[in-house]
Amino acid sequence: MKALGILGALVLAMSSTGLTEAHSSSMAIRPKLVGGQKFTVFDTPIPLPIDSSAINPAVPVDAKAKVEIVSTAIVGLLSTELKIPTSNIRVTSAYTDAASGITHIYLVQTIDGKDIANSVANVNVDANNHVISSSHSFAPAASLVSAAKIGTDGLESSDTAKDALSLLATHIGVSLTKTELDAATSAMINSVVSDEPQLLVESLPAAFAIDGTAKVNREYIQQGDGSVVPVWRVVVEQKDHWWNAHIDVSGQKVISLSDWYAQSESYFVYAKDTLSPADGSRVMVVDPAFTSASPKGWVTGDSTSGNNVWAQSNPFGGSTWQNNHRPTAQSGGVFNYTIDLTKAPKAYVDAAITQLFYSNNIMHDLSFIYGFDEAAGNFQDENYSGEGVGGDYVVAFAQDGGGTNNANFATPPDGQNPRMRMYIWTETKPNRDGDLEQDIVAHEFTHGISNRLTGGPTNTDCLNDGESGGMGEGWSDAVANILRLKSTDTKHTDFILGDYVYTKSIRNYPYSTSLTTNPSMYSLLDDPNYEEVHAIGEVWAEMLYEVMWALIDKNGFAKDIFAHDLTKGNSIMLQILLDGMKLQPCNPTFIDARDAIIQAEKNLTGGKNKCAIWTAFAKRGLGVNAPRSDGGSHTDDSTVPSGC
Ligand SMILES: *[C@@H]1O[C@H](CO)[C@@H](O)[C@H](O)[C@H]1NC(C)=O
Ligand SMILES: *[C@@H]1O[C@H](CO)[C@@H](O)[C@H](O)[C@H]1NC(C)=O
Ligand SMILES: CC(=O)N[C@H]1CO[C@H](CO)[C@@H](O)[C@@H]1O
Ligand SMILES: [Ca+2]
Ligand SMILES: [Zn+2]
Repeated sequence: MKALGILGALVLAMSSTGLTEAHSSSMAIRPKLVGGQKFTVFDTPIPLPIDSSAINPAVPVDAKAKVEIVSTAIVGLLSTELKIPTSNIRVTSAYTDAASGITHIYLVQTIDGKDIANSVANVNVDANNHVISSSHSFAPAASLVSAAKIGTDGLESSDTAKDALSLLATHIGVSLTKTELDAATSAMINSVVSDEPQLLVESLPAAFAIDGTAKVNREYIQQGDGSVVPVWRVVVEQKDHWWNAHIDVSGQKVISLSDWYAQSESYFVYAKDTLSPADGSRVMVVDPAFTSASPKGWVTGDSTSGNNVWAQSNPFGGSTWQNNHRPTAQSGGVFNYTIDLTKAPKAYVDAAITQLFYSNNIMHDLSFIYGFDEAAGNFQDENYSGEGVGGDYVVAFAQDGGGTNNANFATPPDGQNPRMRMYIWTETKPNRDGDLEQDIVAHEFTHGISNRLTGGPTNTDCLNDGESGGMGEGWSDAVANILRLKSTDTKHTDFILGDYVYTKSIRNYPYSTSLTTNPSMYSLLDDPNYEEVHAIGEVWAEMLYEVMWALIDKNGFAKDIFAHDLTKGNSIMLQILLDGMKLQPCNPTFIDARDAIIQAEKNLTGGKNKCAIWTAFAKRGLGVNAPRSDGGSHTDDSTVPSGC
């Protein structure tokens, strides 16, 4: 039937020597298998050789029985395809996902019933019992035969177990003396995850094991060249670590090491309260992720890629990103790269990518806290709440070669990755990099927020023309303005978007509560020069600037917008902007969007700020009698509701 087995095109090329992949962001190490582990998705799913009628989904056989039948068939297939006895394959877990109907089977290779820790496989089977994808890192059959075998007395040899503990202590830099090891006792216990017995070593010093214990058992591990060696597996918990190590006692080395604790992340960046290089210096921020928004941190692995965003360079302006350049963290998860602003931006591309990664994650977490979460269709690879569609982290291109003096953001529906492109700005010599100016990134990210929230997560065609398209630009400026507020700002402070990269305003006027500095009124939309989205957006953002200051003057200022203190003006502002987007119809007019904001405020505070908001809108001509007029005549009206 199949030229391509269920393992697809995966080759087990075993050519070179035992490489070890060092993960610089932590002390973790793991053998880099030359055969690799490639995930294969089958365009034509492969039917399993089982009697499907026995597990017809229409017949309510118990789900466990189905999983067992399917798992057995998978073990058989793997055995045939890889020429490995079925006795060398163990199913570690298997379940059918209730929503998708897909059965996920996870397996490990074994020798005499003991696991080869890093020789694993997973196979996904659809509801009709067809294999839809699979992957494996199994060792070649010959390696199983040639491996030195663990004797039956292996576990009882607590002396070599103690040697393993000693090797681990040295590796992680913790003192563990021979006297301390001699004082330790050991006892056999049963493992919770397999039938394999374990040795529990007790009375260890607290510096090495926080509860005085380490669990050890015998396993095998596959080395980089595909050969298999017996090891001691050691699990030991410390204050900030929970190590899972595989140690080759005869070879005197730690072969693999992982830490079940989340890694630390640090970034040397213009922090969120620093708008650009013109506004302050870079600082080291440590573990900046907000737990509620990014419970597992920002980084997955050791480069600028994670659950919310993947940031990379893109010198030729292409649209693929997986293999583009991303900086790798230094030891301890530290992203720290030099910037020399007297040089062209490409000289500091790693710092720029790091900054872009940081700023996008800041926008992810901020907008999450204010309700652009998984259910609302935000941008995440994995949606921890189980709501919304995942698989759609932001693909952010730093120093994108596709353009200059601009930036853009494309928002497909929920479940598909948006794209952010940041260009180099050529107004100055040397050129400047938009990645380093937070309001440009915030502006672009907010396009994603407004497009996903207006009209629901699966419709991103609700802000694409007329007034609605212009307001899309306006919200982006407005959120950038909220993010850059400092406690020293007052309603007399004017904001200029893009002042670092462009050295002057990229808009017609600064954002200002002065009608002289910024004369934008609703009626300006009738000006033939105001048909373009950014011009329309500028009028909308100016109205929102008035609303923002009205709310801050009435409610005070939250120094930390991330604290989500909804008694404070700037926090109320951001909240009602996002809530208003959720409320408003597809292709809203200025009037619709204003009304949605007023309804959102009513829902949030019971209408405490109703008059302040109306007064701010009315100041710019969007009073209660302003006509709804998408494309027609926009007459200014300064009326506020009676009672205000
Ligand atoms: C960042 O790296 C530089 C070397 O490139 C080093 O001198 C500096 O101390 C590092 N900064 C921090 C905060 O670790
Ligand atoms: C109303 O406010 C509550 C919390 O105050 C919020 O959960 C809800 O989403 C809001 N509803 C609307 C329609 O804005
Ligand atoms: C990747 C993805 O979409 N993950 C899940 C997000 O949450 C929904 C609801 O539970 C799941 O159906 C998705 O599989
Ligand atoms: Ca999503
Ligand atoms: Zn824009």
